[in-house]
Amino acid sequence: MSDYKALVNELFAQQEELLSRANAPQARNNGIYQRWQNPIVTRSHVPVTWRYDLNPETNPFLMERQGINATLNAGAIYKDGKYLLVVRVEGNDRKSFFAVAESPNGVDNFKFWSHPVTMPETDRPDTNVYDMRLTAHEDGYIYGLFCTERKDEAQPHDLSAAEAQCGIARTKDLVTWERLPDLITYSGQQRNVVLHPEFVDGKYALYTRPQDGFISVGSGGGIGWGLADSMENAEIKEELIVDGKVYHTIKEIKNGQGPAPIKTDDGWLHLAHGVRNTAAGLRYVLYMFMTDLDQPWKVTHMPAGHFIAPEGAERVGDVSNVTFANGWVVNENNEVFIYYASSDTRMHVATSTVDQLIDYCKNTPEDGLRSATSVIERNKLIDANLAFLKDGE
Ligand code: M1P
Repeated sequence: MSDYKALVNELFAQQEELLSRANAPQARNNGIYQRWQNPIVTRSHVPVTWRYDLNPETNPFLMERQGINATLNAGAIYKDGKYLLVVRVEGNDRKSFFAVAESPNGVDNFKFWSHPVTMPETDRPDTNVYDMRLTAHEDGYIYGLFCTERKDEAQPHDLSAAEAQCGIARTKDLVTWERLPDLITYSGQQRNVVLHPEFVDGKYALYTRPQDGFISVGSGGGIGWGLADSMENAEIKEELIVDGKVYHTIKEIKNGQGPAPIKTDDGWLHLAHGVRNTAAGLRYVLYMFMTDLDQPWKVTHMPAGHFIAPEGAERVGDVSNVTFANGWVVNENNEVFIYYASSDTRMHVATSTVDQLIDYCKNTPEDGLRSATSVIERNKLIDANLAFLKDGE
């Protein structure tokens, strides 16, 4: 065998070893969810054929011709017994695209399908697309709502001035996608828009995130809610804020709905991200809340603080100190697989159950918004524990 062929074989063998590596739960479990040891999708999971030119005549040095920078912010769906992620794959050229990775068990062995998603464009081409939220809607389609980013043409001389809007596509199989017109709202920009899985008053219901600028939400922000008559020409005339930014909380600067909410007998479970500023830059954490079963725009339970925050190696990456989730799934055993990215670089999984998450939402005290109220809550816990331990003596 030629040296070249041996090197190529080695590339495939190394990748196969990584892809078939079994994952295991971390030793520590906080009773709410279980983190798993290995990241589930990294840039090294991206197929060799997507990165290298394997022909010795056109690539004598066996260079990685089209490098991959990161695999992050994946949408998720559980379909036909398979755990499917629509991963945001970012090339070295900073452009993101979508690609489906499939696992038989939700925690390891994620393998990309043969090609990335070819997402059709509208007549206004996207510069960058990312962060897809998947919703299996009761109308029979799987919708993918994502951020479409384009240059802000109103500020031609500021090359960082961009505009974020909500792109919409739908599919039945995650292979062929029908692109629909972008969502129309009357807020300046939109990111983190998510389709609710059921009709509400016969209309499509969407969680939004109105924002004044591309990065800063300005006077906008919060998780919004609006209704649209159709998805073929989706337009939201009025946005109501379901969960706003709050001073001195984990969502002081901005927040956004994560994946589509999970329906339970007790109400809708929501996963979201909250952002606060620090001397070291923005810190992104995940938090949860519940909304009313019949009125999903009404918050019923809002546990204080973060649910998942970046930890250990998760804290470092392209954009450090970030956890971000736009995908989770429930299987037939009511097990929940929470897919989150760390520091805009790689994907992880944490597992829980519907019962645990309901318990967490219902029984974690709300944020009293002052140190004194936090001490009152903590003392309640301590006193109850001391009384309980005394009774058991
Ligand atoms: O870099 C952290 C995240 O920043 C943005 O999220 P948001 O709009 O809530 O600030 C997005 O660009 C997201 O992709 C990214 O992970």
